[in-house]
Amino acid sequence: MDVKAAVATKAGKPLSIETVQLDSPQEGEVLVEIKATGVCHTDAYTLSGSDPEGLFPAILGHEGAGVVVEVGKGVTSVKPGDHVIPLYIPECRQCPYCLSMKTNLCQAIRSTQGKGLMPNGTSRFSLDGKPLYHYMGTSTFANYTVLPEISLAKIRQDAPLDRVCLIGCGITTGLGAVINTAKVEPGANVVVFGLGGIGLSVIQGAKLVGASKIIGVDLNPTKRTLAEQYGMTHFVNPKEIDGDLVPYLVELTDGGADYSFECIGNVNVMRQALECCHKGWGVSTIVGVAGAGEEISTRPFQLVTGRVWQGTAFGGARGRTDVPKIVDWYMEGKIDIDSIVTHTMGIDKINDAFDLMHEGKSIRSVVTF
Ligand code: NAD
Ligand code: DAO
Ligand code: ZN
Repeated sequence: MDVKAAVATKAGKPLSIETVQLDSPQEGEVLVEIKATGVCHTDAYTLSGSDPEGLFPAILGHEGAGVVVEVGKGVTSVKPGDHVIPLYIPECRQCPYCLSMKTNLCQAIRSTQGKGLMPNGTSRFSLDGKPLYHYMGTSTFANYTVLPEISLAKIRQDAPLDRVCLIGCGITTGLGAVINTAKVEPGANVVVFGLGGIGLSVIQGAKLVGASKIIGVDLNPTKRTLAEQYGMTHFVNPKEIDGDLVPYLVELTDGGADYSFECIGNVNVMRQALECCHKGWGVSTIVGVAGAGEEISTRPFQLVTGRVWQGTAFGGARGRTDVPKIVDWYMEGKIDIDSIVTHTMGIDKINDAFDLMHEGKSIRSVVTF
């Protein structure tokens, strides 16, 4: 079938709006009509050429929501008409990683997904007879896409797809980093570095679990208002303080943060996030994705004296199990997504979403089809 898609033809070039061809779903696969997709910093990272796994030409996008149109042979967990959120980390419930219950990093289709292909090693997308790569197993920058069944979370029918699409990445990553990965407890002091869609969702998670001080750090002062709306109690702009950031934060938290979160992807900030943690128990969680080949460093004594450094992918969430619950939280008014959506546009204007992000003017842009 013909599909309208934003194609990443080359690293560093704007996306090109094209009519591309999409083949029918094969065994274990599902055809989904994408109704809305968020544009995340990670899409920009891959488009920039910094992502070592980045392949071109490809159809990017991993923060979508849509409706099942057709299922391939053997598919049992979804049917035409079901509303779904694509998952860039699948949940097969059978591989050793899933069965371990220690991680959400299902490996069932890892090798083909990393190569931009469906599990049988081929692509469903093509342009002028030449294959296009899938992206993160999702490729939501197209009005129709094909995904493996294990990469779909079935959600309730009454949830607005142009809002809950953000649960496919940013919202779940931030909430999950707090709830699943760091397991922040009521009364804790939390420091969040970077107040984009991810950092704001960490703040929202920290408020939800009853954290006491929630300190947001960002170089862009326009991020302050929304962060306060989500529960930030103190804002720190590193450009506006006297002296070094780490001792400033240690003092503000009466000895150090119980929990810190790096939501930028900057290795120098990752070090600051660790070192502002409380001696003996502070835990720092890396959420941001750093550039290819970059390394983190600190003095090992920081760890010897009880600070813990860890990371999280998709907030530790098991997508098929956890995503429908987060959709329920939104529908019950427990979490806010609407305020994070600062811009909406049609697919023809998707490059504006990248410009707004780079200019620091948006939190999340949602593209509707
Ligand atoms: P974003 O660009 O919207 O937000 C980043 C924020 O950091 C901006 O507000 C910016 O002003 C601020 N910032 C930049 N440099 C700073 C500095 N030196 N000090 C303080 N603030 C600074 O990005 P986002 O969509 O919120 O994503 C954040 C990061 O999370 C990205 O690296 C993204 O790739 C990553 N990410 C990780 C996961 C995961 O599962 N681990 C999932 C999604 C996104
Ligand atoms: O299983 O080896 C693996 C990789 C799983 C993908 C993890 C990606 C998490 C960070 C990227 C953020 C994407 C939005
Ligand atoms: Zn698995």
